[in-house]
Amino acid sequence: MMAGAYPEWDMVDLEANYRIHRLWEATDRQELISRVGKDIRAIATRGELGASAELMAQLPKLEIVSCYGVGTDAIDLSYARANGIRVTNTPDVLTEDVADIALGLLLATARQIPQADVLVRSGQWGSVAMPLVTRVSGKKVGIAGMGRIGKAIARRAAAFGCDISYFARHNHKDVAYAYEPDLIALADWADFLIVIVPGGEATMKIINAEVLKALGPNGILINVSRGTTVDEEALIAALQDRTIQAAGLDVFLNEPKIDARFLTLGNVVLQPHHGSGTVETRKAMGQLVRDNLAAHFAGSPLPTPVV
Ligand code: 8YV
Repeated sequence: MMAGAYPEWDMVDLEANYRIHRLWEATDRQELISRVGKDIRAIATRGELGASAELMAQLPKLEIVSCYGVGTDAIDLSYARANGIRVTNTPDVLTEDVADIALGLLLATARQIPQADVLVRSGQWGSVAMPLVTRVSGKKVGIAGMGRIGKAIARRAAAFGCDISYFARHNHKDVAYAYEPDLIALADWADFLIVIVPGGEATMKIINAEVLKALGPNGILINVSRGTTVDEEALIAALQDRTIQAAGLDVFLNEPKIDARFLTLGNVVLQPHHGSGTVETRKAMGQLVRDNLAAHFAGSPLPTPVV
């Protein structure tokens, strides 16, 4: 069973090897689950769609959930663990692209690249002055999350001559950047705060009103993690009253039906959850999903197991 759409190059291979049921296309999802659920042995899902316990409980022969994404926060891992269901994800192959979009969003937001593009296209260049914008190079970058992607973001920020400090559950001895266990202190110190912690209960709304206040009126927030890590009410208020300068966001609550107030704000740059959305990375992610499924059904070790 597939929870969401995959590119054509994956579908060709998947359809050649499996009997596919498309959950996202079903007009009556429950009808499809009731009709075919008893035969389903695998779910191919996507990071943002995951697999709930409620879905898995209706698939008595389910053996594996293969996730097209590194974040498995939307998959009920405890249910999977308790019921002997394997779970795989796609780490590493998307690290560099997500780090690229973090820096891209930072540059776009600080340098107001989308706004400048609109100005040029509207024919107003020469009559309307482009406002002076915020420098990125050499600034203080706070990174919340120092996993694989956090480290790749830090390497890029370092190449821009930025000072780097990070918040994480623990001190990462393998990096030379300063560890700051207090997120508010990090936001207070930073010019730019980039969020790349895993989603889930432990990081729910860690970017709250206090953190945004500490980031301050010149501060910029970049979120390439999950919508759940940010208190969106607090963020929208902070953007409206300029508690912070601006935000660059790739992820939101209720994607793709995001809070409409974001669309009215001139100081946000919005991305449609597309951090890993390059041809190169998506091909590698699809391959890994298929490799995990193939290994599972061949009885071989899974390339990238989570559970
Ligand atoms: C999405 C992601 O999975 O890797 C993750 O955790 O959020 C993304 O790569 C991607 O949009 C495919 O659904």
